[in-house]
Amino acid sequence: MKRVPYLALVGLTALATAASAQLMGNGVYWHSGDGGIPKYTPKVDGNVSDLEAGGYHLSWKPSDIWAWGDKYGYTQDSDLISRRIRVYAIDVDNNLYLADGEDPAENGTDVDLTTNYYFSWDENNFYVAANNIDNHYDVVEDRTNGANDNAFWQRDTFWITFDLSDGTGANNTNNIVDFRAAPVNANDAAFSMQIQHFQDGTGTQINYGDDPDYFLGAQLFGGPNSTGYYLESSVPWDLIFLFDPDNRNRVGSGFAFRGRFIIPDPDGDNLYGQTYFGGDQTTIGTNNKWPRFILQEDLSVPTAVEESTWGTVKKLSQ
Ligand SMILES: [Ca+2]
Ligand SMILES: [Ca+2]
Ligand SMILES: [Ca+2]
Ligand SMILES: [Ca+2]
Repeated sequence: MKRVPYLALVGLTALATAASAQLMGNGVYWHSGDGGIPKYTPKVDGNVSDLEAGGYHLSWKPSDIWAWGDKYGYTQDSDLISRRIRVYAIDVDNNLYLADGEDPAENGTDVDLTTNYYFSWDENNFYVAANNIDNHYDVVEDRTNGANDNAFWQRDTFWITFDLSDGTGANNTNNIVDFRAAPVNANDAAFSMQIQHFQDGTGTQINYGDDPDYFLGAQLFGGPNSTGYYLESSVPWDLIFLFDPDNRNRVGSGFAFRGRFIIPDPDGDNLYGQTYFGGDQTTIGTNNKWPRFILQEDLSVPTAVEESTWGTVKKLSQ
């Protein structure tokens, strides 16, 4: 990336000195460990403190992208002038959107969106919680032409794409599963949870409120809080493996899968911004390079980025 537009951004958004100091990149510590997800059964009730304490922590924010981009390189020229800014580092992507009514000084900063996700597992479920910093809670889409439960991009959404083949299969068939959750309670809205299974290149998306039984007992609690929003969810492995049942029995300690994340953040407008983790807009379908997660008995020890799988990927791309 050219230095000129970056310096322009500093002037444009008046980044604090503390944030600029992170751009040197030295000693960057990967917050997200080595991909080992601990076996832990939380109480799924909307109080995320148990998963915060007992789960695997995945976190990223715009200042991380600057730091990692400076250290490992940016994958495309950035566009810092348009309302939807673009900054792509190797496996994270920041194109947060400046919405009407949003403070321009906040857009694209850690105040706009800082993600904190927590994962655990047991024999029955994959568990996820979020406690995200966000400057606008978005759960109502554009209804000019009526309600649209499919418009996930117009709401704050957790979106993981599982590759159940651990990077060995295709990116558009039975091993690929999208799971999305909005920061609401499951019964509050049809769009509260969405799942999409792929088969022979075609995805089939189901919204929770259209067919709750399809979700096989999945739970979701969520809403706004003082710093942004939270959610806590259980996702049955039987649901995740619905189109890949022959591999359901692989779930257990040592089971590895790939996962990448898209987090929409429209901030009240109809055009969405988002960040990616595990890919950017040029590599989003490259499932054999998505971050790798491994189910294990205990919580893994956080690992410096250079020693992690993702660190290896970054080195390959330098
Ligand atoms: Ca809980
Ligand atoms: Ca924004
Ligand atoms: Ca935001
Ligand atoms: Ca938002």
